[in-house]
Amino acid sequence: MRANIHWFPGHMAKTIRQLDEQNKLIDLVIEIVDSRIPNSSRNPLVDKIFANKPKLMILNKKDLADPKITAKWINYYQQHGQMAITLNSKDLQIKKEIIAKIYEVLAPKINKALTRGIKNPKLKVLIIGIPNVGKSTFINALIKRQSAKVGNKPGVTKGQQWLKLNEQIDLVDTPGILWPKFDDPQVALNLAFTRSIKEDILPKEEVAFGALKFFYQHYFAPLKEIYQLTYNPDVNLDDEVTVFNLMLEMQTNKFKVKSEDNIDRIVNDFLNHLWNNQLGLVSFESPLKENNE
Ligand SMILES: Nc1nc2c(ncn2[C@@H]2O[C@H](COP(=O)(O)OP(=O)(O)O)[C@@H](O)[C@H]2O)c(=O)[nH]1
Ligand SMILES: [Mg+2]
Repeated sequence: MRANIHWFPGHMAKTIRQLDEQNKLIDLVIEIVDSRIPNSSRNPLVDKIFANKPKLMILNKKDLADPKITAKWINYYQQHGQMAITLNSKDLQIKKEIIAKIYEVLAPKINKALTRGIKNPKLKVLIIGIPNVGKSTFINALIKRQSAKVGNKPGVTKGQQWLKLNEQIDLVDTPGILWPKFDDPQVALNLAFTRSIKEDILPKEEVAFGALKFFYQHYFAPLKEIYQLTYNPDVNLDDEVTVFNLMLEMQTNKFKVKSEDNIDRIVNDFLNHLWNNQLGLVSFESPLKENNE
């Protein structure tokens, strides 16, 4: 995506300072990412700042991702010695599983404390992740009262407080805002596909073109079902005119009105389907290669 995105990290430096301060206080980092784009939805700074801490990865929004690819990701993390689980944070029954996982990851610390005669050491857990991955939803599912504000737009979390998970475990939300990394255009597109970038600053047509190319190659079924496209193995998706014409064809099929050059209507319709998760269970990133399959 051409980088005309201007919600850029003025206060990133401040966030890094705040995270550095947290580092002294915490025992465990829970990093939440979007199951559909586990790499694009993280900031590599997390590993740098918390290199010395145990970490639990949560692949959230598993209910929206392609289960086959999610399984590959879990396998990938296992092979790299990283504890990782998949989750739907909207499921209110996750508390038991998460507490068990926290004890599992922190077993070495708990045992060490025991040898020193400390029975139930306090465990401080930092929840971290870029905007919109579901941090507040996750925390709300764990802590009964509606403590963390949930938004369907990026960047809702403000302020900070420790929350009691049980007598032993305290949680805290990311201080500041941890922006994703936009340098790679594919990362920016992936964030746009999953609605992790504010809508009003997106080049919509570009995002729709990118999504159409991706679906054509990886998930053709919804294009056939919703827009009556016919698969052509010889199509050249690197040619902008071809993609534009596919858009026009989708528009004609869906709305039964022919237009020579205006594709606004289909761009909006297609993006709405994408953002409302009406194109099926989709993963935009696979573990084996850097970008998409
Ligand atoms: N389908 C689905 N949606 C989720 C899940 N977790 C969070 N969401 C939605 O994602 C959006 C952002 O969530 P929020 O908790 O505000 O993210 P935060 O910015 O990281 O705190 C909201 O619309 C949530 O309802 C999940 O596991 N599955
Ligand atoms: Mg939040």
